[in-house]
Amino acid sequence: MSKLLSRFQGSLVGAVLGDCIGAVYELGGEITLSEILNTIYSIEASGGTDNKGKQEEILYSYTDDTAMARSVAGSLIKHKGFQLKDMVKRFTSEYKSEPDRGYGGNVTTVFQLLDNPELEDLYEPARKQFDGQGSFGNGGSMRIVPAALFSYNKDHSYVQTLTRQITEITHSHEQAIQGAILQCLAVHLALHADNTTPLDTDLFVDNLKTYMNKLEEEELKKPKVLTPTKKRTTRSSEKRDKPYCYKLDKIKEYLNQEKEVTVQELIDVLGNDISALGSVPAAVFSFLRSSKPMTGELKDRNSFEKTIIYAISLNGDTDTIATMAGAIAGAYYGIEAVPKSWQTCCEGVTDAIQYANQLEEFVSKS
Ligand code: 8NA
Ligand code: MG
Ligand code: MG
Ligand code: MG
Repeated sequence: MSKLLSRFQGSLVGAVLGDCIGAVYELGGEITLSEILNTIYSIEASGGTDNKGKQEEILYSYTDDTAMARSVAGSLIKHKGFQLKDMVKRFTSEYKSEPDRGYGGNVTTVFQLLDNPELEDLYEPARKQFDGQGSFGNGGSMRIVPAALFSYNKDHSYVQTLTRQITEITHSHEQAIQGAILQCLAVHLALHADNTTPLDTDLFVDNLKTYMNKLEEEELKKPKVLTPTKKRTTRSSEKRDKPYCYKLDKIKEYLNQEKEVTVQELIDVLGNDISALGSVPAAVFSFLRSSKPMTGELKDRNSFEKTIIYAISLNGDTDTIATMAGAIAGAYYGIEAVPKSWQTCCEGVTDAIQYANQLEEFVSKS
């Protein structure tokens, strides 16, 4: 297998595993590392096969995160690029055929409005959400990984434009769009980073900050709209002018300080909730922190495994933080780092590998 294919497969499979395993704990209150490890041990003990060596039943199902990422992948592959009508159709058909995949509380209204052949402006339903503010949820970020693979040969401005086009179908709030861009850029950067030497985490954060700084500066220059965009939060880190840049600075600080940052501080500063601003930075941090040695129960795990387990241990929106962290980690470490037993226990892995193969074929030819 080529190195690129391994990283494409790692990224899409990593995303599926983070969603499936993370969904066991989503918004379920406080969970301990030992509890998560018990789930992992049971996955590894089954090895994904029964005692006759036959593949066992899927133990963990994917949720909205993967359901929507599959639509993104399928549409980009089919049309060799972004095709608004087709992507909308895939989102709405997917939702109609399986509405119980755990979608966010309000995005379903968008799907219902989009499912109207008379509708002319397909971005209108998203813009109308929350009295015209748009959703700041992480639903755009959680599904964006195929766009990063598709953009492999392109630069960051292409990544940003494509991400915006895909995200605005459901999420028009600038923080949701910027979160999806941050996630997509992180996967793109991870795919391109040299993985034969230890990851330069400072450089990784600096690169992301360069792009996010430009976005946040541009946003500050825009005239303030009549209905100010508000974000329901008590986190002081999010009341700043450039909250994504602030969080990236904090990520760098946590990675370099001698004392291990506590989960509580991460939740207080980076967040672990269903907003984009309150979850994408946590996913990026989970990947970066797991590239460095750890003590305790995760000490002997590889960095991909650490990323998923660590991301879930932040509590809150566990499936979404783990799917985003898993996508970045898989893009960096490749499919060889992803335990086989984890793959066989989770729904949607075979399809993820197929999408990765098709996307790799596309970028290798273009
Ligand atoms: P969304 O657009 O419905 O946003 C999710 C939620 O965020 C909404 O229901 C609101 O509560 C809140 N919200 C978003 N924007 C605003 C705003 N401008 N003003 C006030 N409140 C706002 O859906 P999404 O696709 O962004 O959601 C993604 C998340 O939902 C993922 O975690 C996914 O796994 C799923 N999920 C959510 C819950 C939950 O309890 N919300 C539970 C399971 C799954
Ligand atoms: Mg979900
Ligand atoms: Mg908006
Ligand atoms: Mg979630």
